[in-house]
Amino acid sequence: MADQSITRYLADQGGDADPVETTEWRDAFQALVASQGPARARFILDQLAVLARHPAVAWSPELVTPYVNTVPVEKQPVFPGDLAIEEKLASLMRWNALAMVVRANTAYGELGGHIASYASAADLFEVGFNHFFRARNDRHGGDLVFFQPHSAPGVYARAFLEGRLTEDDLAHYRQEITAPDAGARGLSSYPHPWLMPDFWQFPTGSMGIGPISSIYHARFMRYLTHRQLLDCEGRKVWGVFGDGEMDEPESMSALTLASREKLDNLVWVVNCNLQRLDGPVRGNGRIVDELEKLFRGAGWNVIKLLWGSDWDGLFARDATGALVQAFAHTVDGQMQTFAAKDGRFNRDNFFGQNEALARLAQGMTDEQIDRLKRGGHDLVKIHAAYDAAAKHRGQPTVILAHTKKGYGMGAAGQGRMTTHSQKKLDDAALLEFRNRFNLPISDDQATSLAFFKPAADSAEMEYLHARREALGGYLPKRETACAVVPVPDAAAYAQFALQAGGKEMSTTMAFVRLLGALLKDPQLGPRIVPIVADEARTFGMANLFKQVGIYSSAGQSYEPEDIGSVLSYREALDGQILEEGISEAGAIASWTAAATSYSVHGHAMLPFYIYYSMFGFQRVGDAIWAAADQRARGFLLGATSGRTTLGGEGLQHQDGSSHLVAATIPNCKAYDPAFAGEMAVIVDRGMREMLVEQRDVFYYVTLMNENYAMPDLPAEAREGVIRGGYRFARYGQGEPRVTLLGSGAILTEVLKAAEQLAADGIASEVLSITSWSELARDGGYATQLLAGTGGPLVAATDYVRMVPEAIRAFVPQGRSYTTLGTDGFGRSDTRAALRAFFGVDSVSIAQAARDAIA
Ligand SMILES: Cc1ncc(C[n+]2csc(CCOP(=O)(O)OP(=O)(O)O)c2C)c(N)n1
Repeated sequence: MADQSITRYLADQGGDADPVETTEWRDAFQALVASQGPARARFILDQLAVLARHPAVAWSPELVTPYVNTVPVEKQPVFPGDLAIEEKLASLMRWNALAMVVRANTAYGELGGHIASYASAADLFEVGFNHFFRARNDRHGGDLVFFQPHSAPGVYARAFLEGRLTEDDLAHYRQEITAPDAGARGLSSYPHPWLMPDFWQFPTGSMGIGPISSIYHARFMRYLTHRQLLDCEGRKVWGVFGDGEMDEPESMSALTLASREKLDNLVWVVNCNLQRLDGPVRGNGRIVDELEKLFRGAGWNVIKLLWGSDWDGLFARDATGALVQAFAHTVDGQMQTFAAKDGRFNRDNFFGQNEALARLAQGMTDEQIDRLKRGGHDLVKIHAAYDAAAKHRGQPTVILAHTKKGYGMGAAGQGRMTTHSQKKLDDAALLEFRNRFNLPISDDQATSLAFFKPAADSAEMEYLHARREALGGYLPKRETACAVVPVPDAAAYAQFALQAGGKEMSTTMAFVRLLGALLKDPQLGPRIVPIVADEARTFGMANLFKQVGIYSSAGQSYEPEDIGSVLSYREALDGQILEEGISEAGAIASWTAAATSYSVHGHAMLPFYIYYSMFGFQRVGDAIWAAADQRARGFLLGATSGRTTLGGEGLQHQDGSSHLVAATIPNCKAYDPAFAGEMAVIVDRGMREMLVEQRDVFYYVTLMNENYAMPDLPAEAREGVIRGGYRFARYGQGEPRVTLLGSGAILTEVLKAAEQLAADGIASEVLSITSWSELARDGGYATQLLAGTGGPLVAATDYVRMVPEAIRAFVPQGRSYTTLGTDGFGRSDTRAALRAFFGVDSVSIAQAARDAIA
């Protein structure tokens, strides 16, 4: 922007009591810039800012800058590619992506899919693919790229040209179930590592999860580097997200973490097409301004990429600052209308607003006005923004890229309110699209939605492959090769739990002790990532602060208050604990980054995230679902679990349902152990499954803070512990007349009930159930276990009755099955009162048994 236009723009910003004086100040400043250069000018401004921030003046800078590109023309690097070829390639990607969606919907109207989002993001992706996104190979660890989910067709379209997907595959977009019958591989709707395990790395289908996940992945790379486990220097995390997606709380919640941690390995590209699904993101305002303020306030480097190269000349000629003023008065709802309308309309309604603007448009035809590009559609401008972002140091960068939703879809879709969901185009629209992007296809090919791939020896294809070769290979690509991490024998670290000998402790205490011991194992120890969300003290883990330290990229620049204590709060650059503060969303994103390190970095890590069980599946269940999709391997520890182990805490804290939700996740194995030995066996098995056998499972283990006597665990019980339950003990004389089942904390009430029944002359057998969900998954074992017992069955848990109900189908014929649970809202009272209230105390269990045999 010319200096003069800035002057005009500022003058327009409100009453000026003494314009002559104002002009003198401005002139002085401009003379300073001209004679001493921008660095000196910035220094002087910093000095003045100190004075201006004095309370008497109380000035603070506007966080919003004019609606123009952040990278000025004169700072733009030379475009290093072949512009014409890259534009051709981008057009081909657009076509194949569009054809894929429309074909699927022509064949099966129900399949869905999106055209307009990728149409807006295609150029943003292409510049990344041609110049920035590095693949992992022997020489480079590779970048991590998070793709906007409903732009998946564009990523498939590129993989098709790259030869990684076939035409048949494209023809089976969103048909992964039926595709194999046709000899093709189906393409999942969105990035799903579970469904396309050698392709997608990061599940982003649920808005907001990609953004927060990308931050924690970037931070985890720093953690790996600082702990000297893996050098991640020089690798970046790129994330392309929607402007509507920025409304998700998850998108925003870790912005300050990213800047506090100085994550200059992180670049977000927010595709500001100004629309979301239903309509404008900020019809009455400007989303770019809002995001600029927000990100700048959060400490990010903000790069606005608003206007394409053909605007450069207009800005240069705009001596009056008319353009900047016009943008300042154009809200997004209006900007969307300009996108939807043709050149004539824009001439009349945008450039027609005043004399100065009209003059700017004078030399242009309507067609030229129509083709004026927004920044996010101009490969040169995009490259300049990415280049500046990639080189920026000390802060994460967000690029706010101005685009048009449905770009190039013409009257059929560009800028239309309904464009997000448009999946069909008539022949005329297809031909218009073909013409718009100069696609080398015939009318017939266009109207029959033929996929197009140039000949292997064409300049485009050679260029495409050469660019990817220069960047290390193709992506997205999910890898799984990683070295086995040896797991020590349980006897080496868990003897205290396996042979507890009746010692009193809680399963939480036992877990923390076990973790402390595992951390000392020379091979496994360094791979462990303990994660807490400000609850380490709650769970008695403060000793680990000193033992392994809390990770801090800044080390510890203060003397902790408790420095003399053995449990002193110790932060360190190579600290091992990730203390995420009060953010379960952050902690689970952190856990996911560690739990997928085996794949993302080829270096297996083993995270243990311990938290209040109520703030897990219920609070961040969707993030856990995404972690499951990302094929996480690690442990989630739901502590203070159940509805009655946590006396006094009441409704919001008492968890009666986490096991219900955990059971719905196919690759999650959920356990509710009662005894330290059971817990140790489960952790041992989980570690072997994940680190040695390298299976894509994660474990959810609930822990209690109730102290009671922990028995020895007989070796022969171990298999049952893993499969979901085993015969624990018989009570009373003679043949058992009733069988009692219990899990977790409530097993202790079951045992007391068995004693009460025995005192009444009723013999019973008690099964310790370690996992209702594993039993339900392996119904055969459940039936076999139950068939070995006699009499009616009575089951009790600290969870809602639906949890033990899971195995009803496997109860042997002719046996009654009564379930007791903690349905309803939690209450604040003592443990004993809570158990009586919910009817899961020993008295209630014994009564249920008597009723069952009556
Ligand atoms: C958590 C969640 N809520 C809702 C959706 C459904 N959805 C998919 S795309 C979309 C609109 C996205 O708008 P924006 O982020 O601006 O991206 P654009 O398509 O405009 O590029 C919505 C609401 C979703 N995928 N995830």
